[in-house]
Amino acid sequence: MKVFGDVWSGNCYKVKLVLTQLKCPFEWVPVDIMKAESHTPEFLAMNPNGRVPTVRLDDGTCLAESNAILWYFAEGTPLVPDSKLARAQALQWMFFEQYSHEPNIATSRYIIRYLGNPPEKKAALAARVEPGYAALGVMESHLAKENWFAGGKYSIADIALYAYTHCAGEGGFDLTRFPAIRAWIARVESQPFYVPMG
Ligand SMILES: N[C@@H](CCC(=O)N[C@@H](CS)C(=O)NCC(=O)O)C(=O)O
Repeated sequence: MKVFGDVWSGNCYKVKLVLTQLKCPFEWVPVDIMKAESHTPEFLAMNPNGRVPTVRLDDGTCLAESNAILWYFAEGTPLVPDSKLARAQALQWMFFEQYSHEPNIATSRYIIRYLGNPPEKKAALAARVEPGYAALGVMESHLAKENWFAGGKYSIADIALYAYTHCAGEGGFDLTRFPAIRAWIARVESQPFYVPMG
């Protein structure tokens, strides 16, 4: 099974983390998104959306979208909650991650880390500050009451949100004002078979 990804992409890191924690063997195929390697005809045949992560299973079937990939590999393991409600709550947070968190926090990090914070992106970066902090505020409120996002234990909802939260500082977001998030980050990093990004 092959994972096509960029090691500094949080979306790709989610897949590396879940597969490592599930002790599921995989081959990592590096894709340089800055050289448009996810837009070659060969890559587009696997994922017409031209994005990493993309996984090619042993039978040749391809799967894209980081959170769908998390679900595929984790279903039936302790990383997906047991109850119907907790599974839906895991999905609730994973959709939140893709709609309210990643588009602000990950893209700010992309502008700074990948594009080198060019002046023409100043307005785009500024527009992400308020909604990015709002997303962190939503997480902080939840984590002030709960240790984990769904089902009372570590799950793929935590992996999905951890990926771009732990490196939010690279997008210009100050986590010092979010003590519950920082404590949760430490809890995630103490999970068995945790591997860092990179
Ligand atoms: N919703 C997708 C987002 C994937 C995505 O935006 N990937 C970025 C890297 S983090 C990418 O492939 N960018 C290259 C491009 O858009 O050309 C997911 O969760 O997998």
